Amino acid sequence: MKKVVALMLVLSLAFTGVAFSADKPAKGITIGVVYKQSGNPYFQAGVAGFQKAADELGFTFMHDGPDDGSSDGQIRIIENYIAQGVDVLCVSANDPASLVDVCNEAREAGIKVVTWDAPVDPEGRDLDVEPASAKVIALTQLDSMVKSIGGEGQIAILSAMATAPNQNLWISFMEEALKSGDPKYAKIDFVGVVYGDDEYTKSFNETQALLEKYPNLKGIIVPTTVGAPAVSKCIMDAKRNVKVTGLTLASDMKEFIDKGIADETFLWNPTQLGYAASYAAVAFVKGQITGKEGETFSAGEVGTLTIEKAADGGTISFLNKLNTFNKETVDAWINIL
Ligand code: RAM
Repeated sequence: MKKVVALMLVLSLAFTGVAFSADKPAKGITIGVVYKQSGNPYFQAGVAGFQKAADELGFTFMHDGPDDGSSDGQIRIIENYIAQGVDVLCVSANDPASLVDVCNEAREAGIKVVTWDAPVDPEGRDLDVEPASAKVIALTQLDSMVKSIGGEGQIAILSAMATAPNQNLWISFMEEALKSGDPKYAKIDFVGVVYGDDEYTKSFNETQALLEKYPNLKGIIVPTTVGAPAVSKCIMDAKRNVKVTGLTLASDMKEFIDKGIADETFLWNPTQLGYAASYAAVAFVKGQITGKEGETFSAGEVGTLTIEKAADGGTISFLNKLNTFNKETVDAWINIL
C-alpha cells in the first residue's frame, strides 16, 4: 500500500511538473492593442505579429482601432481597456499629444504603456518600439526619389494624418536634409506636404489637386501604406510622368512598380513590429525591463533589442530592418506584405 501511495505521489508530482513546465511564460497577462484605424492592412499584419507572439508566450490580447482614425476614438478604446484591467497597452498613436492624459491614467492604474509604429509623447509612455531610426527611414525615401527623377525637379509629399507622429518625424528629417545645402538636393524644388489622412479616396483627391496645381511635378514621396496605392493610381489614370516612392506594402505596389510609376518602395515587416512590441510588453509586466536606456529584452525570433534614447527625449528600441521592393524583389514579397 505504501508503495502504491508513494507511486501515486511520484506520479502526481511528475504530472504537476509537466503541467508547470508546459505553462507559457506570459500566461495570465493581457495586452490591449490600439492602432491608428481599423481596416488598414498594415495594422492587420501588425496584429498577426501579436498573435504569433501570443501563441509562443501564452498572453491574451484584444485589438482595436477607430474607424475614422481619430484620437477621440483611440481615447475611448484605451478607456475601455483600462476598465477591463489589461496589464499593458501597445499603442500606435494618431496624435502623440492627445493620448498622453489617457495613457497616464492607465499608468496610474498600474498599466504599462508601450507604443509601436507611432509613439505617444514621452511623458505618456514607458517605451516606443520602432522599425528603424526615423532619419534612416526618411533619407531612404528622399534619396530614392532624387535618384528616380535624375536629381532635378519639383517634388511633393503626400502624408497620412496631419498629426501623425511617425510621418511628421520622417518629414522633418526630409525637410532638414533638403535645407542642409547638400549638393545632391540643390536642384530639388520641394513644393510641400498634403495629407490624405490614411484614407484612399482623400489621398487620391489630394494627389489630383497636386497634379493640377503643379504641371511640372516630377515626384511624390508617400510615407504611408494607405496613401501610396491611391497616389500611384491617380498618377496612372492622369497619365502623368510623376514618380512615386515611399513606405508601402509590396502587394499594393506591384502593379505600379511593374509599370515604372515607382522604381522602388520600402517597408519593414509590420508583423515583426507587432511581434517585437508584444515581447517588450511582456518584459515590462514581468519586471524584466523598466524602459531605461541600456536595458535589453528578448524579442523572440527577431533577436535581442536594446533600449536607446529617442530623439523626442523618451526611450526607443529599433528592429533595424527595412526592405526594398523593386522589379527584382517585389514578387518575393507580395505574399508576405
Ligand atoms: C500607414 C500608417 C502607419 C505607417 C505606415 C507606413 O499604414 O500610417 O502608421 O507606419 O503607413
